Amino acid sequence: MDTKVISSGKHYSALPASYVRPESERPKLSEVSTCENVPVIDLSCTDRARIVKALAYACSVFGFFQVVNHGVSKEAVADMLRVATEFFSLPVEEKLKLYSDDPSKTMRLSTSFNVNKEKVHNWRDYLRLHCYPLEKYVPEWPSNPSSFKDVVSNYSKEVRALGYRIEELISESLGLESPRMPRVLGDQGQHMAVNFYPPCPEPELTYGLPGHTDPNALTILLQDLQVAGLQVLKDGKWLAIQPIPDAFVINIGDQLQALSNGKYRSVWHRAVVNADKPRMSIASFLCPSDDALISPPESLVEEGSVAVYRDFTYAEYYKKFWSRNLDQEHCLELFKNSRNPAAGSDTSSSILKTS
Ligand SMILES: O=C(O)CCC(=O)C(=O)O
Repeated sequence: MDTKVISSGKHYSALPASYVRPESERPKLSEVSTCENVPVIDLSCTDRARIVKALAYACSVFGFFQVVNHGVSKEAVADMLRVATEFFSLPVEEKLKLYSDDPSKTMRLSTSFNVNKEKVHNWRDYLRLHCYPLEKYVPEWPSNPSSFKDVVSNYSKEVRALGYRIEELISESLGLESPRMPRVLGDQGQHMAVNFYPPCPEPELTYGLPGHTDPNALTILLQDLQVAGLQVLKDGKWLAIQPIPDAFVINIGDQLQALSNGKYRSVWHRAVVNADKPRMSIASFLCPSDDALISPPESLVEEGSVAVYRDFTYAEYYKKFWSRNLDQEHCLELFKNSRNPAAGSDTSSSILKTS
């Protein structure tokens, strides 16, 4: 890479070689169709049992869904998108003051995914922030644009409340009492990735982010309404998720897959890029506390059997996740309980290489 970030204002007429995927790993964009039946859950519905039923279906069959009437204010969302756009429009020298490729840093501007570990880079820059507790992390956030800290603090609080509410509903959908999931997950951390994908000269040859699952519990994704790019793997096929107004995409993460004993699916997803327009997405991740013990409740483990995954702490899992490349096999595969006869392997990673 000749510059550290790709949002440098430099025009690329061809994709630099370090971003070019081998033929078998390319996105094959012309073969991707739009997902026509994305579950959309209206959280203002007064029939709670109906929401819970819709969630159970969405989490077990899709591993993701969209929520509308979710309680995060339109102003908070609009302000967040505005400061994110302003941040990535800053002069590159200003942005580079925040650059780091050390994944252990709690605030950094970076590029691709894990530049020091990966073989092929991804057409993405991102600002990564820790957002909880706010009083600990806000002081290290960017102060340019000047409204950044206020706007992102407010957005983070509203999104956190939404995430906890969804986790309670997810508990109920698994037949557990509603505080069960948030209680097991402890005092959850909250991280944010503000993703910026500049126009890409050869989008067929690379990714914004290759297929991956999220290592955390729950992801709340704000998609750019103007430019699509999110795709999910469903029944072995990549499907494009069209943004809908005033909605968030919610992804089940690896920890909820483990805690539900594999009943709910941490969905494989990826971001593709396009030649014409920049794209922005803002992912908020709810992460179990480091010492949270990830172990499914007995009621979800078949009598006479053992859990699909062995018990582990989130700290152990997170360390393993960042020690690898993004587009390898599902990290949960490494935590399988060999004594569970149902512990077949996840074949999706082979689809990632060949589809
Ligand atoms: O940009 C997107 O739509 C997906 C972002 C994503 O998957 C991530 O930040 O982990």
